[in-house]
Amino acid sequence: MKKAAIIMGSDSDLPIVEKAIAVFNEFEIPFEVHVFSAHRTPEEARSFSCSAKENGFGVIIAAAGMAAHLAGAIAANTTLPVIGIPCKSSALDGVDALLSTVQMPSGIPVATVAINGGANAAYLSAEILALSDDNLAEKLTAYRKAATEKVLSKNSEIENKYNK
Ligand code: RP5
Repeated sequence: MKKAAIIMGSDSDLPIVEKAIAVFNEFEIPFEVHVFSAHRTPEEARSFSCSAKENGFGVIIAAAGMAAHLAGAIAANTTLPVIGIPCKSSALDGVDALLSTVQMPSGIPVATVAINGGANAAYLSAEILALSDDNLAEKLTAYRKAATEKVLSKNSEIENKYNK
C-alpha cells in the first residue's frame, strides 16, 4: 500500500492531526508526519512535495491555521491528491484557514474538509488509497456497515423510549 503523509504548519496543529493519526492506526495505513510551514520553512515544504510521489506516498494531508497556504503550496508541487484541514487557531475561529485552503485556482485542487476535520481527512485518504488496495477497501466497507448498525441501534433505543 502507498503511504499517507500528514504535514502540519506548526506543532500547535498536532491535536487536530492526532485525529487523523488515530484513523490511520485503526486501518493500519502506513504514514509519516512532518511539520513544514508554507511561510516559515517553505523550502522544506517544497522539497517534500516535489519528491512525495517517488518516495511512495499516495496522498498528502496538510493541516494549517490562520493564513493557511500550506495545502495549496503542497498541491502546487505535486499531482498527488492533497487534502487540506483548516485549523481553528486564530481570532477568526478557523474561517480564515477554511477560505485560504478551499479557494484554490482551477487546475490545482485541494480537497478541503471541515474546520478541525482531522478524522475526515484520514477517512478520505483511506478511500483514495483503497482504490488500489482491496484489503483496505474491504476494511472501509466493514467500517461503514458497523457505523450504520450503530446508528440503527441508537434509533431503536430512542424510538422505544419515546414512541408509545
Ligand atoms: C499556521 O499558523 C499554523 O498551521 C498554525 O495553525 C498557526 C499558528 O502557528 P503557531 O504560531 O502556533 O506556530 O501557520
